[in-house]
Amino acid sequence: MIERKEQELLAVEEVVQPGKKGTILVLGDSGVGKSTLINAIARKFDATEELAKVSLGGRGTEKLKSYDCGPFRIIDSIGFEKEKAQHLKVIKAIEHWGHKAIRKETDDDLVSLIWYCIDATGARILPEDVKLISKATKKYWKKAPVFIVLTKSYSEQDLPEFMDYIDNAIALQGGLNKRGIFPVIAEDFPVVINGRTEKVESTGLEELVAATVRIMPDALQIAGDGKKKFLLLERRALSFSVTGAATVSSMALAAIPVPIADHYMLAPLQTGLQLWITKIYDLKKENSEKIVSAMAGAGIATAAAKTAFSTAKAIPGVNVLGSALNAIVAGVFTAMIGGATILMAEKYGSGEIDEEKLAADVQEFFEQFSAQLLNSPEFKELIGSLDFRAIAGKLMKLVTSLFS
Ligand SMILES: Nc1nc2c(ncn2[C@@H]2O[C@H](COP(=O)(O)OP(=O)(O)OP(=O)(O)O)[C@@H](O)[C@H]2O)c(=O)[nH]1
Ligand SMILES: [Mg+2]
Repeated sequence: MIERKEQELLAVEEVVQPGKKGTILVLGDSGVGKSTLINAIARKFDATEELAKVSLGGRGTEKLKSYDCGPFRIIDSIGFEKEKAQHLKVIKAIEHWGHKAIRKETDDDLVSLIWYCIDATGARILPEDVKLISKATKKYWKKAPVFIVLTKSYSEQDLPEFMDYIDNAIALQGGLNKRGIFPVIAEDFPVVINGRTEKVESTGLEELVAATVRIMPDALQIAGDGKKKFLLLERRALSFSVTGAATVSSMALAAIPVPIADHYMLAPLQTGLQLWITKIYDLKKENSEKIVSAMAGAGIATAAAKTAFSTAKAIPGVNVLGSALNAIVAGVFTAMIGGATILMAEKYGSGEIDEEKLAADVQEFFEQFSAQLLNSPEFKELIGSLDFRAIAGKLMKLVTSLFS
């Protein structure tokens, strides 16, 4: 026993890089023994801090809280009750944790592994139970590995059958990245046998800890990649919507039949759009200035205006005049600038930027955009409609399609 514990701790040392603790989220129905399990693990690693509150028949854990347990941080969660009305509240609390964790500079609260606790004495889970767990985790931790922990597993003879049953139920429901199933007894269990109270000893914690240590490097990688992807998509979505708003506004401005208006008002609007996008991507000031000046300085703006003009004019069978053409050109131009800025901001963000090629990359983006525009029959119809909002919407769809 002692030898085994030493082996495990050795493995723990190898895996844990300083400041890179794995974080485990413990989920499951109310009363299955989540808090009891966390306390047992914490004691195993001689935790000195306050332990999780265990329910004594009444209300159990009422908010999410994390505990330092040796190489891990373990988050105790609120159990799902039988009443459906309470489910949404629990899911919201779990999502709120994810929302904050993903925006934190450090990865301390980022969930890398889920322990889904099921009471082995309950002897059944319903598809709805699995659905609830998928629902609670799909926004932030869809790809996280899941260990099924069968708590209160003191009835050895029923265990293999129950494990098969759980395996099937989870496979049938889908949606969980199940990576193992672990029967445990977190604390010695008193059972009455022939009128005498006997103790079934705590078991299974070592196996759970060892498997957790083994999976943690992969789990941390998945969590880190998930965070990057989530933030990127969120930034991208926000930048698309800012570009959409700027596209509509620029069309309205350019439709004003005063030639000076588009010159004096469009440029600041478009530069503002570029700076806003680079802010969304948290770029350094000098890098955002480089993007703005690369597009303005290298004559790209003029080239883009020409492309936009010829694009709108080259659409066969379309005859648009005067201020409407101005508006459409301004819209095409603004959408292109927004899209190219998003592209550059992402390249700077991932360190893929080659500053020498900055102008050429923008040019290539504009060309792709124009080609898509010319091949889009709906756009031709829309131009005839003069519905600026719909035209801007279509332009944004084109920008988005260049990113997928
Ligand atoms: N003896 C023993 N009792 C256990 C074990 N696991 C859970 N219990 C008991 O089951 C009851 C519920 O345990 P909790 O740990 O509070 O359950 P929970 O899942 O945290 O419940 P909520 O916080 O309400 O979601 C408590 O009375 C525990 O003592 C175990 O392994 N051994
Ligand atoms: Mg609890």
